[in-house]
Amino acid sequence: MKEQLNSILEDAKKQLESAQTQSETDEIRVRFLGKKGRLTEILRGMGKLSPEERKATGQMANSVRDEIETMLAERFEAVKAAAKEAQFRKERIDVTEPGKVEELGVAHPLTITMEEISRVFRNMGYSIVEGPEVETVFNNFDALNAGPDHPARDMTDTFYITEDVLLRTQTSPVQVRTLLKEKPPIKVISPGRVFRCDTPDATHSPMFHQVEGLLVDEGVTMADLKGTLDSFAKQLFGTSTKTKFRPHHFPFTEPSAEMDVSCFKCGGKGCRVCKGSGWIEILGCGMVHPSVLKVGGLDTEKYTGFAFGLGVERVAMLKYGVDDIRLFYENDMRFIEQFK
Ligand code: 2U9
Repeated sequence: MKEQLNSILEDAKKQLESAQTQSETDEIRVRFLGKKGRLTEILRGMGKLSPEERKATGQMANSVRDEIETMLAERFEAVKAAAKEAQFRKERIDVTEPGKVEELGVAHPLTITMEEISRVFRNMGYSIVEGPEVETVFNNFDALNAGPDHPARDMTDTFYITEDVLLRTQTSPVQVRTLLKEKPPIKVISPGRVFRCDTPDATHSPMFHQVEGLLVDEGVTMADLKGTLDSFAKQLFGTSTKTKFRPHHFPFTEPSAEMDVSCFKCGGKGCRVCKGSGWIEILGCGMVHPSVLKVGGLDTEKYTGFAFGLGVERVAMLKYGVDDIRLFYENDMRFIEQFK
């Protein structure tokens, strides 16, 4: 029996040495110490022994059981630690690895310019209004005092969709909508895309961007117009910028003018940007024609207003020294990224 117990101990030792998992260790426990385990069988057979033999064998069997239990516990802990280690190794994260850099886009130069212009007027209390690019002939022409015989209505300048529907040639129809909807005081700017049937070249594009403005209230005068636009020019081009107003003609304003700014490149001395004149034409403006105010149902004895319009591409080309308008629409990142 002694030999049997020794061989049980040896076998248990050997089997445990090769156990790799917690369940394998459990199986070994059952095989040796379980109800039908090898050691249990021995203990059960001890009844047949003499009292002296039983005592000695019992003591030995107990110490074999204790030893197996200790070995089981040790092996169990060892394989558990190994399993944890393997899991850690598998889930390892290298926190020193550099992060993935997401490429950020940049704002388009036209967006930058349009936002700069809008910001100046927003700071002067103007609201931004937007409207559809597909408009009625009424909102785009009739309401703006450009009657049926006006040259701007010519098929060659305008993209007509039907006889009464077109792609807006200016953003003024947005302001016509405002006049029809709201009561004075009205103080709005309308930035957006406009369309004209032009052949593309370095200075023309069939689609370009405008910012137009409209202010209507009691007692608005040409002095308000000049003060507002002079302040705008100084905020956009620098405080030393001078402005001058030259008479012009638009159907929707009377009187009408064009505003020039002193050249921000040479300060007025004359250079390539201002073509030697020292002045750069920047926008058109005027006092809103009474016929236009009447579209909004306004009493023209009580209310007056001024309006202005400027081309965003023109301002961006002057500010950034871009000599071909088509560069704005090609989306060549080498061009766009220069305005970050
Ligand atoms: C309403 C009444 C009047 C808007 C105005 C201009 C003068 C103007 C041009 C600038 C360069 C268009 O992009 S451009 O070719 N625009 O000169 N626009 S006054 O007048 C309005 C607008 C709305 C109800």
